[in-house]
Amino acid sequence: MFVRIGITCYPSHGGSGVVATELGKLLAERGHDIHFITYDMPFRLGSFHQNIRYHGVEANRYAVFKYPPYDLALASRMAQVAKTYDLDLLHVHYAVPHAIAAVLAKQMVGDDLKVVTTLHGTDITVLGEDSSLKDVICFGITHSDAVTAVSNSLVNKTHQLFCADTFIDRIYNFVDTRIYYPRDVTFLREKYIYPNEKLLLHISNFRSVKRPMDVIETFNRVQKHVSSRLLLVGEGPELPRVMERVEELGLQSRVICLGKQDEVSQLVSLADLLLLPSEKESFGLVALEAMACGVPTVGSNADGLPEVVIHGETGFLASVGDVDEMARWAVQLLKNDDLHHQFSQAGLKRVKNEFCGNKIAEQYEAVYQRVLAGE
Ligand code: GMT
Repeated sequence: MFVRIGITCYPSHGGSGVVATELGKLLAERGHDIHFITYDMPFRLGSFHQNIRYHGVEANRYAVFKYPPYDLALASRMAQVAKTYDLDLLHVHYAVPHAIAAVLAKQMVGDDLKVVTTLHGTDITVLGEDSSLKDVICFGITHSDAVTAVSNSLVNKTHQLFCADTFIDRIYNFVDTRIYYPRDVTFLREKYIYPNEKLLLHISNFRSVKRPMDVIETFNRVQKHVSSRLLLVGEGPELPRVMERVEELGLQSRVICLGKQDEVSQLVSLADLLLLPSEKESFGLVALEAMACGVPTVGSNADGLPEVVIHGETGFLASVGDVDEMARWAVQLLKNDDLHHQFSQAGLKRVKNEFCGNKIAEQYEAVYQRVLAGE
């Protein structure tokens, strides 16, 4: 099967954009024709591939508009690209505004153009609670030809909050094991820690749903029992408060803050443990990336995270906010090399069996085939 696919996502840093871009690259490798339709070049797109094209979207900034009409510009661009390149379908990642724009583009082009919407989490769990968006999100979902969600938890939440009757395929996220694998990064590790120390890692957008303060509170407890340092990667609104707390606790020499990084695969391999204490996490892509590098996660049992990290096998999970429990689990793992090795190996096996790219691409292809057959 060969499909001409328009992909729309948020091209900046963020899990949904990463998944959409990596999927596009993988589908191109599998012979499909891929057209990214976004306001900026997706940051993970990388080098040239003959099956991938990029079409920018520019919102009109005419003075009469208080807000540039980006959603309409996107719909119009989607329709234009679909007509020019005879696209079979638009695969949009994140409901707002992408699903709605795609449905509008379909109305402009005709019913032969299919719309596949992938829900990633905050488009349902956060924006779905906003009364100004709830109905339009529901419209985007119910008017898509197929809807997928990245975990069972997100499928259930979407059914509860929006449309109990809409069929949703659960397709997990995946990781490219050619990029994320256990690397020998001894030379880098020596730059951050002494040989007898352990390294904990947190990567996020430092928004409140990630509970980055819990990262610091957990680490503070851990470092009293295990000689260790904490590496923080990413930027976001909570970061200044987080760094204030680091100072209050006198942990400045133990916490290394790297800010936003484009390429994190090496950094992930550096760590002994990932901390992910999120309040909401429909999947937790970073936990999967860590698992692929042989790094166990200690975090919360929020939403879909227990579908990725198996408690007691590939990591340890506690209730949201229970930093004492998270610290206890972290200390246990960091003090027991055999247990750490066992978790690391179990994680690598799990990645191979459940989250390998080609297996996930096949699941998306099955969805494409179904909608194109009009089922
Ligand atoms: O983690 C974020 O806040 C970013 C957000 C996004 O839309 O980019 O991530 C969501 O999608 C990721 C990819 O599917 C998931 O791994 C994250 O769990 C999900 N975030 C939340 O549910 C909070």
